[in-house]
Amino acid sequence: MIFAEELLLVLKKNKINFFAGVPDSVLKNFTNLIDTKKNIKNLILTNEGSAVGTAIGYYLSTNKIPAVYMQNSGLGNSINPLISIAHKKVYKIPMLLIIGWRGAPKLNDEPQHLAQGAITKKILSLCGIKNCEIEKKNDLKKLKSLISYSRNKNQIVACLIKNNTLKNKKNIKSKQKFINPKFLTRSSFIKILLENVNKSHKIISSTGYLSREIYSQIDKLKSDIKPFYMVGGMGHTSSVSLGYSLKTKKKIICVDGDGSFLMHLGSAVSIRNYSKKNLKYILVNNYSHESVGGQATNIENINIKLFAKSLGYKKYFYISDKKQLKYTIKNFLNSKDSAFLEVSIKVNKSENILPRPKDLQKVKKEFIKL
Ligand SMILES: Cc1ncc(C[n+]2csc(CCOP(=O)(O)OP(=O)(O)O)c2C)c(N)n1
Repeated sequence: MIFAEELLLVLKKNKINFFAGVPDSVLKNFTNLIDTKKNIKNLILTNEGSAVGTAIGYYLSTNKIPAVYMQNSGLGNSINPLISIAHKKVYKIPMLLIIGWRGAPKLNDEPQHLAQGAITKKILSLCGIKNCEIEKKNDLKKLKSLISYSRNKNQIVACLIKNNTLKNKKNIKSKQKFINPKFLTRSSFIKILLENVNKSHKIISSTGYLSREIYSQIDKLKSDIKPFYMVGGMGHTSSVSLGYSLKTKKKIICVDGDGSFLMHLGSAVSIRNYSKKNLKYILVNNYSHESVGGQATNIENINIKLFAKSLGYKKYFYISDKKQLKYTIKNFLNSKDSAFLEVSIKVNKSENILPRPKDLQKVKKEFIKL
């Protein structure tokens, strides 16, 4: 165990004051801490590649080492700017990667993290990125020498942190602004949605609490709806929905979170461009990465209605309270045109003890079969 405050102290002593990244539950005690510090810059970005890009730009303007934080599942998103720009054979940009190591060998974890966890260190080695694991206070010395190496040789370095390693000395309150309306919960929306779908619909849902909520309710109801849960591949729910929708007469309902929607926002353009009327898109917006610690997604900077309209959706629907719920869902599902539904939900801690789909082969088989 290490206190996030001790980790931060080492980084500050080594002149690292700039952080950019995508939130992760393993690192939340650290990233929520830096978010409260006035003399530290923390940019919560939409994907890990953009975080590396921003860090490169920061270095070019300041000559200081930036830190990029991410879950190891986001390593793939970051590889392109790491290897094609920052790498020692290209521009030699020094940088520290702080990586939450899900699926680390010998630790119990969800199926979607196991393959990635087993190869994380190998990927770093293949990329020529020197790295260390930090598990206890003493390991911070290794981190210190890695940062010196990064500075002296202009190299990318990384530290890996396993689940449950980082603690806080005192409780940190997330700086999440809670701008979302306080009326509708995720579970009440999902309940009414599930009551209004039938075997002519196919649900594809995103990483985070949405898939877990749908899974939980379907399990309790013993419903014969068999969704495809995107337990990983964050940001690709809409692309999977597009691919599935092209060769079927069924109505595809893509249920996406705001963090997931923003991660590969360009897909929104492709989907509108290539989808037929059978693809219905739902953005369930809680303005946060709720399932990994409640960090802001910054989605309030977009006018979603204008965005959906400008993409070419013929119909935009909005729900933020229980009264309009059934009526709007029915209208949305029955809409003959392309349709975008935005559902504004509140963050609700008490709702969040949710099961996770475990048997993914069964999920796939049942989804395909029906
Ligand atoms: C590529 C990648 N980066 C980061 C993560 C870690 N992660 C899992 S869920 C999640 C938040 C998703 O946010 P949102 O779609 O708004 O859903 P919510 O957490 O609010 O349910 C993050 C960042 C991941 N799984 N994959």
